[in-house]
Amino acid sequence: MPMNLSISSVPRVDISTLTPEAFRQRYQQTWTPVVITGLLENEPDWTLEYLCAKIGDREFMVRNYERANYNSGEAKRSRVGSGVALETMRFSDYAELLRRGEVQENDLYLGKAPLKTTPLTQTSTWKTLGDKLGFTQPVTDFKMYMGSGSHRSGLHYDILDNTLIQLHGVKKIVLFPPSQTYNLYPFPILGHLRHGMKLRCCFSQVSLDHPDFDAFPKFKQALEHKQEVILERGETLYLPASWWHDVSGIDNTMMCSVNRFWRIYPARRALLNWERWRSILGVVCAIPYIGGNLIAALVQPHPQSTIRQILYRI
Ligand SMILES: O=C(O)CCC(=O)C(=O)O
Repeated sequence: MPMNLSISSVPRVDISTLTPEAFRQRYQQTWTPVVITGLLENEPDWTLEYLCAKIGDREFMVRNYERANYNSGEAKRSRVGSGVALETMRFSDYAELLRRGEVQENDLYLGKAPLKTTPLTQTSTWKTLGDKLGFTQPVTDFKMYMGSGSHRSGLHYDILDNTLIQLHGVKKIVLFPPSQTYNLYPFPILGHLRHGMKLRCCFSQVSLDHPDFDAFPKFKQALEHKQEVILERGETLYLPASWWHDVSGIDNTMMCSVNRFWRIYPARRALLNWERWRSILGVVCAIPYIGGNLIAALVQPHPQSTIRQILYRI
């Protein structure tokens, strides 16, 4: 059967044409992704120099995805999400690795870097961002995701509403609606018993670059629902909970964005959402593994770094 590969793109809307009420009705209640422009007019370009001046001396967790793993063409367990090897690094040292090309070479990604106590998100732009869209209940603070454009996040979904804000370079986001969950072959919930939060059931086993249609035949059906967006600097993607997404760059240059998760509105959207429940079940299954690892860490002479890594993955 011929495959329909036409790809729809996510609509764009300028904040000047949108009230919080209109945003709720048109996008939040209907579970529809949208790119919002004009939200960050006064925000400077987050170049490497700008970031070094603001947070050069701060330490963050860096994920090592090991570029060599990419050659296998499979969504390997060892390189899914934050389950990869982690290292704590000063931002200025990470910037140096980026300048030297080592970030690209090894695919070192600065993911989920907390910006709460940094000067980067202390301005009124950031404080009022949620109000402009009618988001009143943040669940997380602003977290930064940056690295080389050759990085790819891996196809996954989150269980809260998300705003992903592009601040330097561009990101390409491939999306699939929640209706496609079982055509995307998520890792099993019970995998959390064995891997804790290192291997999450919200990740797909399919490699978007080299899909194995023999192993994952229903992925062809998912492709009929694929959407794509190139997120430019200053734009914000509203990504409703449970929408599958894969985030990558389009070249080798640096890309940087910030996300924030919000409580799902209205509450019935959260209650009637199977993807959310399967992730929650996954976390419950991970509890014995996490507990065992925490106890093992506490009997080590210097447990702080291991404990920090365990908490980072939760
Ligand atoms: O920007 C990225 O690399 C990943 C962001 C993401 O997956 C998210 O905001 O949910």
